[in-house]
Amino acid sequence: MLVKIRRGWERPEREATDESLFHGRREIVKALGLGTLLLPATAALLAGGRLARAQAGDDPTADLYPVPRDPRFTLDRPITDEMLATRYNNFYEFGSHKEIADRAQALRIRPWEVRIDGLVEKEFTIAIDDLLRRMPLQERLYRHRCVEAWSMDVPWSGFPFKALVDLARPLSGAKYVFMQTQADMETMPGLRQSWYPWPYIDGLTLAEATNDLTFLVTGAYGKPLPRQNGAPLRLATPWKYGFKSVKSIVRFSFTDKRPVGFWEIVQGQEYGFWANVNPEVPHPRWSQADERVLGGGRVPTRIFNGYGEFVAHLYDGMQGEKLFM
Ligand SMILES: Nc1nc2c(c(=O)[nH]1)N[C@H]1C(S)=C(S)[C@@H](COP(=O)(O)O)O[C@H]1N2
Ligand SMILES: [Mo]
Repeated sequence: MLVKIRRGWERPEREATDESLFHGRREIVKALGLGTLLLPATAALLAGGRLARAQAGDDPTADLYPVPRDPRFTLDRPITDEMLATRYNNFYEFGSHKEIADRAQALRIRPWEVRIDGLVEKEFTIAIDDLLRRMPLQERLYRHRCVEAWSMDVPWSGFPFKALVDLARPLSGAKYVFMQTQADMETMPGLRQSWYPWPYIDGLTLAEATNDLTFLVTGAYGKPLPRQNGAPLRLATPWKYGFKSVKSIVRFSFTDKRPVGFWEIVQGQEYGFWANVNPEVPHPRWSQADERVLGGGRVPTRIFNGYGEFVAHLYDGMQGEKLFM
């Protein structure tokens, strides 16, 4: 028997979210700006915010931030309020809903090692602090478009994926790289949902990984990355749906076989390998024509999420592939 499990982000986000909760939060953010009286919920949120900031303060790479902004990557809409981008998350290891930020504080981000293996000159493991201090850190303003049809605009800090590929020295036979998330039973309650194919992985072609736009994120809003956003290292491929951007990465594996991502295993008809944003290709169960910007209104979605000039050429001659789902 096929058991149908309802997952939050199988539904358009306006159905999946408790709108009153969401709008309530927007009111709170506004109230904060105006300095008006605090609701009990606000106090809780603030406590959470303090917690997240305190934890980020513990990060041994905190001295690296803020990093210089790369002016090539800007936005034509406002940066999402930090409170929204860091309190409204998808991180199924901590639960299959958006309110995981507090739980995610359990994630142990040190010691943290990153394994580079597969088709490389020499496999190795590197401590995250050694890696971050070797990489050319910069800030980029990127759009983020979730397949659930919500989006945000975030100042990420990090380094080009290409710099990691140069460090890894893949063999000529390597055609893909996949990334794997930490899987720790003790701190990640979502892992007890044993019907999911943990650990979370997803992959890119090497041509995608070395594209200018492909970014490994180590920070946000001028500080080390909060745990709920995928500390200490997560991917950003802003022309693809958000599920490709693997969080809390412990492994990069180079391979000659196309990797099968976490959501592709769960429901391959709906979440494919390419997952490039396209307003004209609906998800089998909802439209992708527009999106709700966190803290803003609905806006039309753009092909490749507006990044076609950087990435469209990657897909020349690939019309036979399901490039957009
Ligand atoms: N390990 C892991 N990575 C993940 C996810 C996840 O559940 N687990 N969710 C993905 C999805 S669907 C999105 S939209 C983004 C959300 O990132 P954010 O919480 O920083 O907005 O993370 C992606 N990376
Ligand atoms: Mo997503």
